[in-house]
Amino acid sequence: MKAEVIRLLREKGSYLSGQELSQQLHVSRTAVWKVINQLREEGYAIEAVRNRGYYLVESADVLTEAEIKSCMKSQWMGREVEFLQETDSTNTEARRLAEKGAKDGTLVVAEYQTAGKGRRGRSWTSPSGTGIWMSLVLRPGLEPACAPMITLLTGLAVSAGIEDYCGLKSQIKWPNDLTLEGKKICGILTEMSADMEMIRYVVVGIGINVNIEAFPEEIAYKATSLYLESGKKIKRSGMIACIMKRMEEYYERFLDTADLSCMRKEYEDRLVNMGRKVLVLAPKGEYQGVCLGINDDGELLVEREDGTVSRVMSGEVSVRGVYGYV
Ligand code: BTX
Repeated sequence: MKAEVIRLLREKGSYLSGQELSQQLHVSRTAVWKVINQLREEGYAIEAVRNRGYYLVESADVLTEAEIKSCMKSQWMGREVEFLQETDSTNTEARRLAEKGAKDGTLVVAEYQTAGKGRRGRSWTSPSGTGIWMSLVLRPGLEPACAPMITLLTGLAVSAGIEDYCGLKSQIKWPNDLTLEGKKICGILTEMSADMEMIRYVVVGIGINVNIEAFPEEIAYKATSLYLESGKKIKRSGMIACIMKRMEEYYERFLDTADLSCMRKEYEDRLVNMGRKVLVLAPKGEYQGVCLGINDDGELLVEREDGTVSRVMSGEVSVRGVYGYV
């Protein structure tokens, strides 16, 4: 009911009487009043004026299950939400839920991660109250080789969702980062549980530096936040909802063909590596080349100095700019 109260107040945009709220929600006015008080305790500014009702002053960047649900615009992606004030890693929590049978599209969001994970055992800095740290449980019913493509479509969906919400145009650093002005604002970590022939589930973790004001010294040179780049503080719940809407759209398109053919152009439009020199750090040695884009399977196409084109699969390599992070 909390999510509904927030949604109704937000939709009204002015005063909504306790009676109207109680009628629409089929509960008593006392029940409405109790929910309003709970919301105020959680940080919402709700004005109450006699004979007029309640008015929600949109300002605070509150993150709760009800707040996230009240913003959601997608049909099924992110409609089941588990919100935690603190967890080790939302990816680990999502895996625990997936093992217990969580539905396709279940979203885990945490205010703070004590052990945020990056790829290959690296850690992800996840301070409290200023980032979006979330993971989705997906059950695509495809073969395991398709999983890396989910990382790519997620990058595209997150970049588009951020742009929809606040107009900032981030770029994709293949395969799993988003950048603004050459610095990392988002990382994506895809983990999978599969049999030989079929994915059981995929957990796709998304970390976005939203309102972070400063980074630890070790990463300050390559990390930035939406706030640092735009000078504006951003309400995270609305951004999560925009990302889920885009995620649903791109994921459904991907399931239709089981490849990225129908979003390749959009992907390449946002690809920071496009047309640039890249350094491929493969297990068998490193080489340089020029990035030509991706193929339908999401492999990076790199033209080497001898004119041959290598297909780079995510997972086995890192790609850097020749002169730095991008
Ligand atoms: P990655 O291995 O590509 O990047 C990790 C590296 O990025 C770190 O070694 C560090 O140098 C740098 N780094 C760490 N924290 C940040 C940060 N906040 N901003 C920018 N750079 C940073 C990228 O892995 C995948 C990260 C996924 C994070 C999400 S958060 C929600 C979900 N839960 C979880 O545990 N991980 C995912």
